[in-house]
Formats: sequence, structure tokens, C-alpha cells
Amino acid sequence: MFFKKVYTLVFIRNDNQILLGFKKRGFGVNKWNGFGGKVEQNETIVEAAVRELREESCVNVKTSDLKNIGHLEFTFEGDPMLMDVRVFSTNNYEGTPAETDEMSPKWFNYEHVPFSDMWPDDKLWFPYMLKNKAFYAKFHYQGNDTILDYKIQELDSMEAFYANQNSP
Ligand code: 8OG
Repeated sequence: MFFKKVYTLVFIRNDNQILLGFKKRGFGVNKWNGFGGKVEQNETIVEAAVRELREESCVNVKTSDLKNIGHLEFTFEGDPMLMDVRVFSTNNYEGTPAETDEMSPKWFNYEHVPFSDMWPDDKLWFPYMLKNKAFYAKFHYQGNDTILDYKIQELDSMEAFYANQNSP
């Protein structure tokens, strides 16, 4: 039995670059990542994605511009929490990425994504995102460095994925 918590993860991308932030504190500290965090009770998932992006990078996006591109699940050995991470992407944003208390932003060319300073699972599913393929993946970790087990699936569409998940 797992307790599920929903998180968001947003990537701003153009044809050859992706915006990442260096996490200065908390879970995933000293790693490059997209921008995101926990969904609060009073907001939808996509509203949380917009809020977390703004709080962590000073960049504004419209909910209607955020495209859900992937679904990640993380479990950790000995921990009953399942992290359900909804991945979004857009190339339409306002403002200039700026350093905040939590993240320091930087653009990376697709060939130079710093996987050695990211969560170990990222190098396994980033290729789907960078090729604009929808994806579902789940990872079971021991601690924060070792992946014990994983599965990755390319999806026809996120809509079909969620429709199937909700069917009996
Ligand atoms: O609120 P907080 O910053 O703790 O939220 C965690 C963020 O990190 C959230 O955006 C989800 C994201 N995240 C994980 N695990 C992983 C992972 O393995 N890879 C990537 N890229 N992001 C992750 O929680």
C-alpha cells in the first residue's frame, strides 16, 4: 500500500535548448532539474505547475500553454510514499529566468544536458521528452542514488494514458 503525493515538473524548451534550475535547497539539492513541487489542496495540478515555475524561476506561463508530456512515479525502498510527478513543457513564456531562494536557472543545449549532476533516472526518460514523445515511467530507488528497478513506456497520448488509468 502506497500513499500518493502529486508533484509537478515543468520544462521550458525551444528547438535546441532547455531551461534547468540548480536546486539550492531541499529534496534534490545540488541537482539540475525542471521547476516544480507539491500540488496544494486549493489548486489544480496545472495551476500548481504555473505557481511553482513562477516561484522558482520568475517565469510566467499560462495554464493553457502548459502541455502535459509525461508521468513519472517514484518509490523509495522502505518508504510508503509514492511520488506521482506530472511533467509539463512549453515554449511560450513571459519574463526572464532569474535566480530565486530555491533555484538558479540556466539554458542548456540538448547535447549538453548535465546528466551527471541530475537525478539518475533523468537520462533514461529525457530522450523521450527531447523527441517530443509522451512517456510513462516508474522508478524504485534505494536512497537517492541507486535505481533498483524501473520501467519506461512511450505513450500514444497522455489523454489515452489517463483514460485507461481511470477505467476499472
Ligand atoms: O517541492 P520539491 O522541490 O521537494 O519537489 C520535488 C521536485 O522534484 C518536483 O518537481 C518533482 C521533482 N522530482 C522528484 N524526483 C525526481 C527525479 O527523479 N527526476 C526529476 N527530474 N525530478 C524529480 O521528486
